[in-house]
Amino acid sequence: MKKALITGINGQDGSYLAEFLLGKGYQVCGTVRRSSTFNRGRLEGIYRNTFDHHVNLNLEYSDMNDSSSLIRVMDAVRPDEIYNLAAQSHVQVSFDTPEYTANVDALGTLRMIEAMRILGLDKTARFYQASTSELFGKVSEVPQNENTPFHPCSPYGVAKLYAYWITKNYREAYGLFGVNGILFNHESPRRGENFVSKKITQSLARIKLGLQDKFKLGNLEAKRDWGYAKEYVESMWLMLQQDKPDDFVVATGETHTVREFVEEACRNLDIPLIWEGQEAEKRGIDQRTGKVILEVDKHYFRPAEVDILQGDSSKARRVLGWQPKVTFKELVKLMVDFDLRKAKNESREILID
Ligand code: NAP
Ligand code: F7E
Repeated sequence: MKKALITGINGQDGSYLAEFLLGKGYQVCGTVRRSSTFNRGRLEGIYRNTFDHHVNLNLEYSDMNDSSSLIRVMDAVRPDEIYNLAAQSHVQVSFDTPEYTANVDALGTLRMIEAMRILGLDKTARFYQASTSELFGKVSEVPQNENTPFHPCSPYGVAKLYAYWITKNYREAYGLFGVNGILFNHESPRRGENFVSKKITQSLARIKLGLQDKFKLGNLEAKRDWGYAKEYVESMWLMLQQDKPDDFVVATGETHTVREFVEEACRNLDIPLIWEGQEAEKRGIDQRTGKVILEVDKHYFRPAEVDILQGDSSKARRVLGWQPKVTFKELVKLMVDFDLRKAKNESREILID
């Protein structure tokens, strides 16, 4: 039975990856960090089926800022595959907490692969680094592939650039089987609530049911290549099954503005949306009620923005045999459907109270 270690197992990707690997018969260990509210929400899908216990999954406390905890867990598990997904993953928050972000996302990765060397795991285990399309930042070409120059535009992007290069450096210097998955934005019902996709589908579903009046967004014209997270975790696994370590772009190849995401979500909810005003004065109005349901707020604009991301994942398609199936419209629909069900439960709870 193969053993996998996932840092950040309670994240969006960590939870899908854990389900995927358990389905393949892996023994999985995930690291979680201590917080004052119990943070296991995304693992409910696994635990629900087996009453609080899964024979092939165990969780260990650890933190990317704490080398000793990383060494302890790695030594106890002696994994065959290590997926480093833990990160301060919010781009805008990285402007507010740049030092913390660098510590977790950049040095945290160094701590992981140094722990592998200290324990001799660099000779036996394979390492996946969660790299990102944010490395491309102020892009020099569209679409972006593995050879596109990097120009990160945030403390998050810069921290991830260090992690990218240190993984590559340990591959070249010590023969580590370390790979970078350069994943473009990927979303799902499990997406964190302050990422734009989830914020849109959750807010509009609640507005549809009268639980909320309006919501605020920043830059509506930023373009992203949005895919479905559940499909993207398979590419991580595939990268570690290759004969040689290499880096791969994982993307859909399509790009859409944040505004288009809003419009598609409104179509799904049968909200007739019209726009009024320009740029920072722009407002989204429900034509049926005449009410403003969306306002642009400068608070959500970033000190530096990544204007357009569109990935060229032909290498992943050719070498890994990986390709996305869920389209942009299907992705928006599955997120809207989920958030509408959730909002209906919420409105029932309010009635019961
Ligand atoms: P996420 O939902 O934010 O999950 C991140 C995980 O990291 C969470 O489980 C979090 O713990 C954990 N974590 C944060 N700080 C930590 C620390 N100091 N020590 C230990 N664990 C810590 O992110 P995601 O969307 O699943 O993304 C997974 C990885 O892929 C991240 O590295 C992200 O930067 C990268 N990435 C994401 C995308 C995307 O579009 N989703 C694209 C490219 C790359 P809590 O559960 O306690 O918060
Ligand atoms: O923003 C704009 C915002 O925060 C997308 C992370 O997973 O993907 C993610 O980073 C766009 C940006 O994702 C709001 O300015 C407008 O242009 O959902 P996001 P992100 O910054 O692209 C990459 C690949 C990662 O690696 C990251 O870990 O939407 N936007 N209004 C907004 N964004 C947010 N969050 N909130 C708004 O109100």
